Amino acid sequence: MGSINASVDFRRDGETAVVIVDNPPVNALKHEVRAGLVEALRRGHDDTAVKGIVIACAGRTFFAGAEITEFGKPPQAPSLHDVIAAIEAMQKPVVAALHGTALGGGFELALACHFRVAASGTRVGLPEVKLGLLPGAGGTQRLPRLIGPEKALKMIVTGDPIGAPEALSAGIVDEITEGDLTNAAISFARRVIAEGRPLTLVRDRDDKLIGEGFADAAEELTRRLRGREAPAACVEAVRNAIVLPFEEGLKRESELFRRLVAGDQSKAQRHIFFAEREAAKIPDVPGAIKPRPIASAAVIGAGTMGGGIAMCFANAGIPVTLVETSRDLLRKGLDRVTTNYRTTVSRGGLAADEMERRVGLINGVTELDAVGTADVVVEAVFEEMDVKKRVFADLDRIAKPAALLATNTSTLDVNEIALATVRPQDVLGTHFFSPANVMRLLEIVRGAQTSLDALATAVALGRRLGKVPVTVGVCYGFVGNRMLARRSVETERLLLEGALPQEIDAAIARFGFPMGPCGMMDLAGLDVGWRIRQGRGERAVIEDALCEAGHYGQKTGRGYFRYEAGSRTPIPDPEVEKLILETSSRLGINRRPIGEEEIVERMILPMINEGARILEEGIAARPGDIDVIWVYGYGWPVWRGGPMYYADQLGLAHIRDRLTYYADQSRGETLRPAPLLQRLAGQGRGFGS
Ligand code: 3H9
Repeated sequence: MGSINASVDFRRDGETAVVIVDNPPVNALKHEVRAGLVEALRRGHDDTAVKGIVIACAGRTFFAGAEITEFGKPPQAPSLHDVIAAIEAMQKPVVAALHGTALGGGFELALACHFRVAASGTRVGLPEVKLGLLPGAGGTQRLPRLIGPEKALKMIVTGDPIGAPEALSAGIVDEITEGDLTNAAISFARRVIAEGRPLTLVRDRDDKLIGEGFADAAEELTRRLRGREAPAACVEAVRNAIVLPFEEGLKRESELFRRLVAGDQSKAQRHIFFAEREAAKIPDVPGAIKPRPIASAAVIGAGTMGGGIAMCFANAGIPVTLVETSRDLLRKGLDRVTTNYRTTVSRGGLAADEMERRVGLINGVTELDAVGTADVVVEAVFEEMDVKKRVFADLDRIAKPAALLATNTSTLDVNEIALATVRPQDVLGTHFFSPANVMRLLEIVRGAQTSLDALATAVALGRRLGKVPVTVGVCYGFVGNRMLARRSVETERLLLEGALPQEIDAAIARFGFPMGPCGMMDLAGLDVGWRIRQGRGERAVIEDALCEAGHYGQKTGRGYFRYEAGSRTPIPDPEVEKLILETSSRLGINRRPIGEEEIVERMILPMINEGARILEEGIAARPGDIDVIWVYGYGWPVWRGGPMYYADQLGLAHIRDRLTYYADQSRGETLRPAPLLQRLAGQGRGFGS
């Protein structure tokens, strides 16, 4: 309990007033915090014995931003702007003491202080764009004045935070301390007072406001972000910092913020923010269940997937044993890992010594017995049931008791694999997405006998690896690929009925996906699905015909599209067009022009329908889990909030009617609205309400 209110404490340390905010878990700037800060600043102002003020936070971080749950509710004074105005009105030095993640409104508050002292591991940033917003508490006006518009624009449009050393060299923080942060900030304030240093506010500086290079930087940063409102607003606001007086720029920033916060895109992105965190909580796993400690890992199989997974462990500082069957395959796998790291280093994404450290954490071996000491073993061998079962039978013998045993699979029955051991309670699936070291989604497949603590361990481990873990049940394709399969079926039908690959992909790209289904298949390799279909006795007429003609996708320079050597740009291919037209004609289908609206509906609505079945079967626990899977694993535009959220915006009754219409056109019974969809639509409800 603080001396001002439950969240804010005010005390004196000699001539310095120390304001400590404690609002766990991340010190969001909720109303009580803002009110307490204004009161603390008033006391600091009125007390003539106070010569300087330090603002610090208790717990794991300095303010991580505005309280997101307050958005969309009636504003409560004092606002964050009021707090900032009170800081800037102080005639005594105000020093922000930063630690943890000083983000969004929290960082903006710090920018209004006269000085900033940071603990060594601090990260600072303006991630508002990731919530479909722009910094709305002066960040777009103060940061360009502090570090120049170009650097500021990069931080604001990407939303990515920077570390304390970079912040120091950019002039964002004035001092980094390894010792006690509050004491360091108090000493800093005393020095400022003793030296009589001038109290220049960031808002009054204009020496860095040079617009040169700004337009190019803006173009470069926003080129791939079409369809999203927030990045464009960020650019506009930072441009205003260059061309408008401070107060006017601030006013425009507030207007833009108000527009975005009330808009559909930010609402969708805030939904994803909370759904992502919710996904880490499994409804029937009590919070009291503690994850098992994980100090070491093993990955079996050094192919593309296994190598990528080993990198995930190394990136998180966890030593990992990587097992292959032969020296030659192991060497190839380790070389691939090193090459991947080198590429990151050459692009400036990783320091060379850090790369060495990470590579040093990966120990390549050819004896399976070496996994015996690992706390978690991830099997990433061929996607074949018999091979996997053999590995698990061996693991049962070798792995230490209570080791987490994970199979990396995208299709296989985890229950069957678990039964190859006498400890099915320790077995679960981890469906990493390719490239495993880059993609954030991790589907954790819960087997019928997976224990609650094994599950809690996998989720905690997933988060430690920097992934977005979502727990799913056992079924063919789990959540993501099962829904994707519906889209693939419709792609094939659209092609047969009259659409061309470039039309389908253009429609889906305009919807907001980074690439369309045909381009995606070309990237993944058409032969992969072809082999799976052959094994399952299934057919996809056009895709099979393409494979038979040697069109495997980018790897052969031809798939649904043509690719010039060394290029990933899809070029419409007249031969493919001919093949499609001939196939339609052979099947007696009268081709017709298909409009963009129909293409989008027939791609998206069947996926939503499958999502409804997945929910009803309990394969996903919540509609938000499905949304998170699609945003993080399949490029669903985050500003549309995921398929189930999007469905609620469209209205389930509308979706039911459109699906019924397409099913009636005899395009397949799988298009009939799922029972859950029917029921909710009938009740006038959505998936999330
Ligand atoms: C802003 O500042 C607007 C201003 O420009 C203008 C204003 C006028 N509010 O992520 P975690 C909750 S916009 C409310 O698991 P971590 C979160 O839901 C804001 N709640 O922890 C979770 O709750 P629960 C700009 C928040 O250690 C719990 O805290 N700032 C907020 O992995 C723990 O979160 C941002 O966008 C919030 N601002 O990561 C930063 N933040 O336990 C958003 C978190 O019930 N936050 N929660 O599930 C983050 O990026 C991460 O939470 C952080 C910690 C890196 C801080």
